[in-house]
Amino acid sequence: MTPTAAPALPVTHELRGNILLVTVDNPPVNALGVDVRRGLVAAIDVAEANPAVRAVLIVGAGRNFIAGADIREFGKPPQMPTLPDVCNRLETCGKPVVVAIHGAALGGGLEIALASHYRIAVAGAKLGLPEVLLGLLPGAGGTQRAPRLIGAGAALPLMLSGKPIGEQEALKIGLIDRVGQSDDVLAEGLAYVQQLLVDHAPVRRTRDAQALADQATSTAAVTAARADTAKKSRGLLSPLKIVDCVEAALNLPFDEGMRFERKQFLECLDSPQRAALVHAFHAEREVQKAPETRRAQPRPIGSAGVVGGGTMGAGIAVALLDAGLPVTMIERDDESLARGRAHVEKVYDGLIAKGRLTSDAKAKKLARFIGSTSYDALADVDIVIEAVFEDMAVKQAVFAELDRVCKQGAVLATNTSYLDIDAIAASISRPQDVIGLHFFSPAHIMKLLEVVVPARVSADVVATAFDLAKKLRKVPVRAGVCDGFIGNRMLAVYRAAADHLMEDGASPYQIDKAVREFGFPMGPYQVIDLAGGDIGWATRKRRAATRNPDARYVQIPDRLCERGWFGQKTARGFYRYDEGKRAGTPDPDVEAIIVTERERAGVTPRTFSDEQIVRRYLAAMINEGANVIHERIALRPLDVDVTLINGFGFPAHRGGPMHYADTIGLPALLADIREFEKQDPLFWKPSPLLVELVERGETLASLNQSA
Ligand code: 3H9
Repeated sequence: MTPTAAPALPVTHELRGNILLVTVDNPPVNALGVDVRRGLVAAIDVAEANPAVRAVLIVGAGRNFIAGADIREFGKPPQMPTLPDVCNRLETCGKPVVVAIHGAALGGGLEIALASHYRIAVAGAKLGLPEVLLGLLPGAGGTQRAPRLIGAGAALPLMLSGKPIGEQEALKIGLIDRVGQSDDVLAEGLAYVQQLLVDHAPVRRTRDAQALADQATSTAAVTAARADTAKKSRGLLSPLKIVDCVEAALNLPFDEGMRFERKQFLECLDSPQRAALVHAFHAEREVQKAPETRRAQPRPIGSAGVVGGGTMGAGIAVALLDAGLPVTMIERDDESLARGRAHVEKVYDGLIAKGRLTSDAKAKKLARFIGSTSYDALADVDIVIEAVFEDMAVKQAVFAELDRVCKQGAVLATNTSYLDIDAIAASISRPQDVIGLHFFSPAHIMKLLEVVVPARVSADVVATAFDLAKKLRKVPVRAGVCDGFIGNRMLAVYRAAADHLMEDGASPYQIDKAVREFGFPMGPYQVIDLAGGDIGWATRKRRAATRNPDARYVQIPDRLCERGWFGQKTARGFYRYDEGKRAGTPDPDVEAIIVTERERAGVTPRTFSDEQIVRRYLAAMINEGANVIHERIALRPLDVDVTLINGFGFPAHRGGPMHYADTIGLPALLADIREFEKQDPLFWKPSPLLVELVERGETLASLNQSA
């Protein structure tokens, strides 16, 4: 028999003098899976049973302390002990329990820390309660212990924003007791415990902490948080429950508060929102692992060029500068270059005005920015991103220049939104270096980056794009070449569905409201008004000649544009905008135009409920998403979900359109589409992928494993 190595224990303990050193070692992030929970309880049992142990020190192996509960266990049958049990066991230990934190102490990881008696962190620590981002609440006593330790006013934002704080901030608000002098977490932790022992520091339980004692202040914090959360939480379940739990901490004895928290936590755990948000979390990590990244090494990127200094080019330049790269911007003349530079500066000046950047930091960033009117300035850069006017001839002229000046091996990227990148690549001598990097406006803010992979590009260029995305802190999604790639191709279809609804009888205001109530931050007509109706108008005019004459075409948006109503920038669009206001009001003139257009098109208006509007809007989105997957433009349904969530405002708590489609059920969805097809067979042609999946009785999720 061949001997097999025993699996490594995720929690080990050893005596260091009179301290029991407990190490959580559960790669990649020390999540609190069942074996870790069991290991922690066993370690405390050992500490209590062994008279040689005077205190316990808990540390994490690798890059983090503990990143939280094991997300993969959610939705599966519970295994004992639960995390609240583990935390209670730590807290009731008769000997001092100390944690030494480095890297992430998130969610259940921070709850372990809160249940321990003393806390030290070293530089670079990230302490937070991000459960809300997964549709949950801190469910291992976090909602009861954090307010008792640091007060409701400090605990609520930590839990409601989900944003982690650093060690200095944590020290300031009393979340930890000490910051280590060095970044050697083990040495710092051991030294701290030794000091505590010398000082005869007693066991100190957070359940007895008194930060909620000032009833008036705590109640005011809860009331304010409830009002704010009700306004902002847009259909999310867990934020208001977090406020309820903190109120319980204020009003109930600890053990009762814990029972209340458990009940709320389990309700969140069972909710479709939690399933959707956890899907979105995993999907965002899966998209990073494109096939090319597994078989090729990225080329090194130490400098970048941007061609074009318009809004997009400047935004891309800012994203590159923020990632620490030197950037060379090319424009056709000095005036355009000055405008490009001004666009870049404007972004930084905006941040300075908001107190988010210092003038000094701006100067440092701009020191890495060079402008030139000569392509020759790009001779040495490792990557060029072209962001000029959307016209094939113009783009090909730019690429001819890049082909002429750029060094061998430079990555040549286009930011086109819909042009054929294969044709751009074919026009130069090095198609293997050409790739699409489709940023979304504003490019320095929007998370999504479509990495558009043309037929002849080499794998290491694709790997380079994914590597660059990581540096830029973007979420890259691999897309194939087609008109609009993943996101804009789908957008064109679901916007058309909205236009059909509008012409058939729904007002743009009702459509926007219904879409917002589903969870999008804005409705489609608000988005058009924000971006400028003239942009879509120009595209429609350009494509008029090639449009299928049999396809339904709603002319209402054109009627508005013909009047110069382009949206916010002209104070009129689908809405009217009072001076200086970004929120519009419905416009009776627009409604009158819609009435006239319905008559012209021979449409007898019908009424639609909000639910009917959302059903059609999403059916159009999902059907086109399925086409995009069927044609391999997107690798899997999850790639579509990540695209729509990160670039198009799809509510993450619905998991993206393809995840959502599974929750409503593909047979019901297909039945809807077939019903709509009776009115407009060209537009509502069911995607072959949906038909296939329904025939096989399968879900879209079943395709997520197969890229
Ligand atoms: C909770 O704690 C509930 C409790 O209050 C109550 C319970 C009763 N579990 O992000 P990365 C995986 S809720 C399992 O690329 P980074 C991740 O999927 C939890 N797996 O690394 C990926 O796997 P793969 C509250 C997890 O260095 C790998 O680790 N905690 C978990 O950029 C690397 O991840 C959170 O919400 C997990 N908890 O960032 C924290 N976390 O290699 C969520 C990560 O197969 N995590 N993985 O693709 C994070 O924010 C980041 O992962 C972290 C590291 C900052 C830790």
